[in-house]
Amino acid sequence: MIIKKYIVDDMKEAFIRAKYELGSDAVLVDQRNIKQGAKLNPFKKKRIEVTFALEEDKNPILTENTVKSENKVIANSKKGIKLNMDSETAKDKLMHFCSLHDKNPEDLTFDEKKQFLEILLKDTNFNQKKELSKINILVGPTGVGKTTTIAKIAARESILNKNKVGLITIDTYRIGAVEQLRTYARILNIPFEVANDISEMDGKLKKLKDCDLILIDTLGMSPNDDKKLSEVSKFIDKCYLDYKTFLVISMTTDKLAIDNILNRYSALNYDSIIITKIDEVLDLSNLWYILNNSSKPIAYLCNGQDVPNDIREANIDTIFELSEGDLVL
Ligand SMILES: Nc1nc2c(ncn2[C@@H]2O[C@H](COP(=O)(O)OP(=O)(O)O)[C@@H](O)[C@H]2O)c(=O)[nH]1
Ligand SMILES: [Mg+2]
Repeated sequence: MIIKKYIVDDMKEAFIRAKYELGSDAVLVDQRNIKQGAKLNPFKKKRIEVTFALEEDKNPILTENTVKSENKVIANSKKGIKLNMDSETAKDKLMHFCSLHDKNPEDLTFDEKKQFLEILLKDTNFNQKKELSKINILVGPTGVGKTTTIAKIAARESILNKNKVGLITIDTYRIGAVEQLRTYARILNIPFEVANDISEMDGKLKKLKDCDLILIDTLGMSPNDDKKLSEVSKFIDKCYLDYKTFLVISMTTDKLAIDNILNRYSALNYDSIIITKIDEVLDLSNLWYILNNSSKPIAYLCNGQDVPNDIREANIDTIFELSEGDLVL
């Protein structure tokens, strides 16, 4: 699937550009208003960010082979990602490790770096078990990548793991949100339901009862919005059977905001964390920060907009893969 974004003045321009570049099969996935440089110039005209998707091969749209082969081509641009350990304990451990190997940190080999990372993460919640449940609910602030990540997980589970996957969205607030997920469901050829309010939730879950896996997309909200937080909580309470809640956090979030998110979303009693937008940062400091400030495991690491390829299970190999082994200590 090709995903392409355009920043335009109006939808007409978006459709013309998408049709020209992607052809008439391109489908609208998402549209949102953005204010570029609004801080510097409050009178600056609002623009729209519009996302189109194009199925590359219609039948089957995504195959096991396309997913596997594309998985090999990863984040070439991520060379030299910095480990960036802010904590003194981590630095002490590094010095100890280096003295055992009689080397400076920059002289450690690929395997030694990996060994050190294993030591560093050994006693953290990073290594806890983190499997999907029958029902999986993604929550988190606006724009962190909840819907995109649901599409990535749905594709992995249905294409690679041959699971019967169903999607539900309760995000009926934002214009285009329902269509965004519906498009992915259509491309993956999996069932999709919209729960407009809490009373519809039971019925929607029953409709998907034969699925091995149900993924639920929720409305994005500010962590300070008590009303929406409690609304999402009521939807979650409607999930019978075994369910898991995943808090999605973008790596681009600053530390103060991460504190607030971890703190406020604890009201939803989330089970695991998904980190997105790793491709947009230069070091892993926010990953350590999240690990050090939350008792929950990290389930997935997402490193780009490409559905379904830019998602990895969170483990040490993934960190090495994302940095192409060129982890700067
Ligand atoms: N660079 C990058 N962009 C991402 C990633 N995940 C999602 N996005 C983009 O972030 C934007 C918001 O994503 P969306 O899934 O709609 O976020 P939601 O509001 O939380 O559902 C879209 O432009 C996505 O393509 C990622 O891992 N890396
Ligand atoms: Mg969304």
